[in-house]
Amino acid sequence: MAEKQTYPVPADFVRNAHIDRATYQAMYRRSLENPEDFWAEQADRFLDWRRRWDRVMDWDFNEPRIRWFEGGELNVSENCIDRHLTQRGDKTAILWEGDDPAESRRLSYRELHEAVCRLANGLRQRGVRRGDRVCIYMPMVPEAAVAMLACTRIGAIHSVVFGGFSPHALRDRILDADCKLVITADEGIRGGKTVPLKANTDKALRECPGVETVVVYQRTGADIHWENDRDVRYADLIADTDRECEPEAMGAEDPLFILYTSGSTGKPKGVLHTTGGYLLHAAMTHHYVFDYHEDDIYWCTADVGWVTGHSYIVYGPLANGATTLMFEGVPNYPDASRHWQIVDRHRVTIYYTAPTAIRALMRAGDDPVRQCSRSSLRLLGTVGEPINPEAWSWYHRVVGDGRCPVVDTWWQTETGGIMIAPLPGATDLKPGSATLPFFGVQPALMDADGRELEGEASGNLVIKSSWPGQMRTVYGDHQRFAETYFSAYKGCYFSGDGARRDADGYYWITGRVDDVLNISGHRLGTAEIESALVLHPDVAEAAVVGFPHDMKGQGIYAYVTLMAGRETSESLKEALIQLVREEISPIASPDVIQWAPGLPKTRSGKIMRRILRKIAADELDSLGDTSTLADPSVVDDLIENRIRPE
Ligand code: 6R9
Repeated sequence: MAEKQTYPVPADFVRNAHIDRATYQAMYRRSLENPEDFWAEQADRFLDWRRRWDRVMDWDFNEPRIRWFEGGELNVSENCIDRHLTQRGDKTAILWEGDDPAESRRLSYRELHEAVCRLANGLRQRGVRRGDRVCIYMPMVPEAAVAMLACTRIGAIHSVVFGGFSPHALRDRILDADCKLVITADEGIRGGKTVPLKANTDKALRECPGVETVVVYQRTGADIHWENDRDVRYADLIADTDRECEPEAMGAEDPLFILYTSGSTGKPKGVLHTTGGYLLHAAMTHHYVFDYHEDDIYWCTADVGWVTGHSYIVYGPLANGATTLMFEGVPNYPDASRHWQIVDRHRVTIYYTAPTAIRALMRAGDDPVRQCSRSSLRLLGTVGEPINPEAWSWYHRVVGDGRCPVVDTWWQTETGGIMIAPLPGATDLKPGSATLPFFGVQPALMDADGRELEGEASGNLVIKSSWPGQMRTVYGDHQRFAETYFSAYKGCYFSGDGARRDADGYYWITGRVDDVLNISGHRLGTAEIESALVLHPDVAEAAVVGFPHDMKGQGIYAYVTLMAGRETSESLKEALIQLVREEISPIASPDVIQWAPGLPKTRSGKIMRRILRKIAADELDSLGDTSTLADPSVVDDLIENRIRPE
């Protein structure tokens, strides 16, 4: 079985790697035994500080209170740009590849500096001050990274909203963070299709009175609606601004950004990250997990709208003075060879992507891969969802020609950076396992009663002590932060994931144990989708569960109960799908809608999702106990009319 196979660290990789096995073990031990000294050294090594901290760490998961490097001062954009200018001014910071293979751009560190300073000055002119929230709703162009860095330069807190989100989702996020300015583009382009970002913004802003300014980057030159006293062209905003902008000295614990992510209940939460600890974690993990070296060409295929884009397209690589590749398009446009063409064209050495992309590319066969040389590649990575051993092996054997280690990196929006992953010069690999914890990370497995499991075991994955990149709060709702992450297991951070630990101490993440779905690596809450469905006047109730999906990892299965007297129809199904697209995003569209005369509920009225999940997965022999249901007969109807997703 592929799963049983172990891939030792290639000998020639060890020679040049930053960390070998003995060093990993020694550093890991020290990071837990003497965290104050360990983190102080790392903070000195990876970041430039305007003022040294008074205290390395101060945390208590019971309150919860989390602080790192308090009293320290630094500026993120200065760390990501200015300090590289003397040595790397002409080095490419952002290497951009357009959706159209004929389009490409390079921004050197010097050019990035000018772009960021000018925009930062432009934002200041528009009244943005330290602590103000700025929403960034951009396509994958260098200006998206410039916008993030410009915010950090003046101490504004950015909230990047993925360009695939709908106007309603954008509106909710702008309102929740009370953003005063939005940076967007006329349109985005992905896979040859345009995305109407400005039109979406206009719609969202009908209900966002707090937004005073919309900065519009011209990507396609499309004809767009214009509000003279609100909208300003990106090019006009920066036209007369100074090429220098003094960075704000920010406290280590000052907020850096908010990023919304789905949980098991309610609306998406604004995950808040702060300045010093986050940047240190992003920079350090980028250096060690990707074994980053000065001459690497590093490509993370994520979108900046997700945390992976924040930490591993923008902040980690730029803090390390790397060349970070940013790709506007999709893996299969114009054809399934696109990623490998990009690898060859730009001599990419490190390639970091999601299992869903790997599975899609694997389905296209080996030819599109073999058509390209890929000889520059030396390291591969994955993130976002569990990778099945077949996809892992294909990735390793075909994409990496069996030469490149694959780092499977487990982490979350909440963790800020990588938590469990191999260090490629130190860790033998097992396909499907994220392997061992990063420095300072203390994972543990818990049973349902809150007892810690030892040795080989399966349970709920928690982290027992704080790490610098940990989120600090849910924006505007600290109570929710406490309840979501620190109430299930006293004194521990609960990840929401299940995991197994094998005899070698390796972790195998099995997926979410809560009502969070992972659709092609995108996190969605079942509750959000249900709330969208019940907005329809014909819908009385809806229950959404995930089911195993070959390509997407998970698909979305919705059970919908109509109001009395309403008729089911195909057009109603379409209307419901449309509603979800409008409320959230096309990525949240149900794959299956089953009409349910009733939902299986306990006598206290709780929907028994366990049963719905089994029916959706077509696992009827393991339905479990249905005797506690208020009306067991509804299950028979659901089984009889179940839909087998193709
Ligand atoms: C970085 C990111 C977090 C959830 C997480 C887990 C899943 C991420 C994984 C993985 C197995 C991996 N996940 N990486 N599962 N192996 N290497 O994806 O953040 O969007 O917040 O999702 O993704 O379920 O809890 P986010």
